[in-house]
Amino acid sequence: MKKTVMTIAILLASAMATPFNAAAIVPQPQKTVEEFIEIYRNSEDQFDFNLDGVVDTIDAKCVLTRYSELVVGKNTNVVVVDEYESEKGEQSIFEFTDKMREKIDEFGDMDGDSIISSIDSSYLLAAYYSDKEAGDVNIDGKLDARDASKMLSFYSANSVNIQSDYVTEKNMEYLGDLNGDGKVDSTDASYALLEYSKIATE
Ligand SMILES: [Ca+2]
Ligand SMILES: [Ca+2]
Ligand SMILES: [Ca+2]
Repeated sequence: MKKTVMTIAILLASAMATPFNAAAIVPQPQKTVEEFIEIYRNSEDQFDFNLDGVVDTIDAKCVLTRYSELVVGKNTNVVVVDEYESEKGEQSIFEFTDKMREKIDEFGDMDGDSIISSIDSSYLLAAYYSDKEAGDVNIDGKLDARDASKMLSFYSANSVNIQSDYVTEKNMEYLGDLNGDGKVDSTDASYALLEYSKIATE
């Protein structure tokens, strides 16, 4: 009993001595992207949030959908994936079930800051692209002219200051920058075509 009172007294004293510090109460990320990628590689199926058996950009979209639900405080019935949010360029719409929500609430805090947010979605995209083949920007398992053309359309949009969507930005950042100069442009596209012609003539 005495000890408890002492502890409380010490806690009170230290609380009064500590100036208000917003950083102490705002949750902070506990994991870097690199640390999360390690976890992802060892337990990828934890992050299949729409329960379709694969982890892809659509699972990142589910995290974003859950994030907006939590912000608005109201559940939505469906997840709508626009064509630019899937690297296959296909629209899809599916029921957002409680099982999906439960899985996101359990495993969706990927940066470890105790909240589900768009940062978690970006961690998942970074991990997803991290084990894909460089240059295969449409994720169909082969490097060919389709990839070069996707790089070129990204480059032309960028050169006239059209902001690309988030998934495309990450896709290009992780897979499209073949010569590693920090941008995706016609040099990367021609490099993709060169690689393709090498494979084609083998
Ligand atoms: Ca999935
Ligand atoms: Ca988080
Ligand atoms: Ca491809």
